[in-house]
Order: sequence, then C-alpha cells, then structure tokens
Amino acid sequence: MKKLGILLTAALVLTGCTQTPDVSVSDYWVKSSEMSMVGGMTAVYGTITNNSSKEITLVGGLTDVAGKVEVHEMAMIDGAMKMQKIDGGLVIPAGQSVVLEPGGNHLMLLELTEAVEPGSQISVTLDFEGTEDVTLEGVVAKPAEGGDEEYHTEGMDH
Ligand SMILES: [Cu+2]
Repeated sequence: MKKLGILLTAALVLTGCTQTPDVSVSDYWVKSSEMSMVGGMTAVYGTITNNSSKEITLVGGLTDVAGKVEVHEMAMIDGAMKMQKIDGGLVIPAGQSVVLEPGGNHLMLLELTEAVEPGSQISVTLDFEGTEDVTLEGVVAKPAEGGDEEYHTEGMDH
C-alpha cells in the first residue's frame, strides 16, 4: 500500500507539469507598413490570456529585428489619440484576456534592424512580470486595416 501511495504522488506531480501555462497568446501578427523599414517601427498584436489565478503584467519584449521593444497604449494627448508607453506595463487580471490591436494597446517595435514586409515572419519574446516569458515564433507580417498609431514623442512626420 505504501508503494502505491508513492506512485500516485509521482503521477500527480507529472500531471502538474503539463497543466495549462499561465499565459497563452493567440491570433498574433506583426504589422507591415511604410513605417516598417530599417530604422523604422512597427507593432505586434494578438490576444494574451492569463490562465492563472494571479495578476500578470506585460512589461516589454525582445526580438532580433528591433533595437527596442515597448508596451504602448492609445491615449488622448493634446486633443488627439496618440500612442505612448504604458508606465509599469500592461496588466492582465487573473483569468482574463487583453487584446492588442491596431488603434489600441500594442507591443511596439522600435529601431527596426530589418524591414518587416508582408508575409515575412519574425520571432518575438514577450516579457512578463508574474510568470515566465513567452516566445512567439513565426509571427507573420501583414498590413493593418486602418487604426494606425501616431507616435507623440518621436513624431516621424511624413
Ligand atoms: Cu506604439
């Protein structure tokens, strides 16, 4: 009987390792536009779901194709909707989803080291506070259907 108890405990521990991850990301893509040339900028979108029972915060990211990655929101600045960095990151409450989409919250890739053209694929690591980072491979680039953001600090006028 004692041996059986040990085996059961081992099985439970193994099951624990394959449970749902704290965070899952779906429908992700990266925008290609006239801004997404070398030295330019673009944004990553998708749905981030917090499967855990604790708060998780998206605080930044990392990718080979950008010198800098920031978490941005849209806000009313000087009477116009513009994007800005979210201080402290984007909070995803326990058990809830947050959508990154054109015209809303997004993961900003700045100082691009290569052009992001329609159909090209990049990999991006999402940096979370409260759980492990998540790396997305094969994030496909496509043009956005409206909802372009305007950056208020580095105003790239064109
Ligand atoms: Cu932005």
